[in-house]
Amino acid sequence: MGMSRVSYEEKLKHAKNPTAQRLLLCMLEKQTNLCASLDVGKISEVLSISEQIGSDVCMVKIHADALSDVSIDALLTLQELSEKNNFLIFEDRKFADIGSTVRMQYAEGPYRIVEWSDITNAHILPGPGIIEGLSEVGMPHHRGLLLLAEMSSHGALMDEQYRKTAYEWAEKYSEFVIGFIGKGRTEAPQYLIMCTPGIHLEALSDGLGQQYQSPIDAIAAGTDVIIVGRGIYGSGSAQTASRHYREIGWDAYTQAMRG
Ligand code: 5BU
Repeated sequence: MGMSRVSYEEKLKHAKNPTAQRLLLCMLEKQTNLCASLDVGKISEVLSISEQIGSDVCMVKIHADALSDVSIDALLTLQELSEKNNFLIFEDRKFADIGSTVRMQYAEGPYRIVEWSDITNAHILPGPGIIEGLSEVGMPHHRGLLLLAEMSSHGALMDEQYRKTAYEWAEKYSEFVIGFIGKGRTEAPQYLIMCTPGIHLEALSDGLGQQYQSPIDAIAAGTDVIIVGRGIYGSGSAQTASRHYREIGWDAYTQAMRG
């Protein structure tokens, strides 16, 4: 509030983490702050939609454990596609265990997330050991982590004190932590990246606790990256919708920088 907004260029200059640098550079080059959340049930669908919308997004977010036909091979194909189309991959894993367990879940298990996902995220509930465990795996691969400061869903337990703790730990571990999942509040460390899910142009909720805000409101409230799922793949044409959200998101950002 009252403080001037930090541009993507400024964030890029201050970013210590290579994935944060790649994301910000990609956003600036492609002029997009749109992340598509492709919760479409099959990795084959994720691949075909990613190909259609690749030029409009800076990031594709998935839940690998919610894709029925998932395989490491297909995830590596998504990685190739992301390199070809210049976007990043975000596995929305929401780690929530002790450091030694998340280290295994991140590196091994059926998904080997660290091998193909540029960005993943974690709850801070278990304490800072979760960040340390993930960073042991992620840092050698030059990956980046987002901390959940807030959730979009109704009744979420993250209060102001919880958010402040997320912000403090992010600064403490800022070699690895690139930013947050939140609603776009501006008291977060200014040089880190704020990503906001629960974005839709028409819907207000989904009947299961999701609470939507418009991309314009989220960006006006300080977010850097808008995350859109059903607003894109639930519409008639993912391509038309992603183009639309991309234009609205980028216009809102340039307007916020002017104002
Ligand atoms: P939607 O279709 O735009 O509602 O999808 C939102 C996506 O973002 C979905 O994958 C959720 O798991 C994810 N999400 C969220 O909606 N809210 C949150 O606070 C977090 C993640 Br963290």
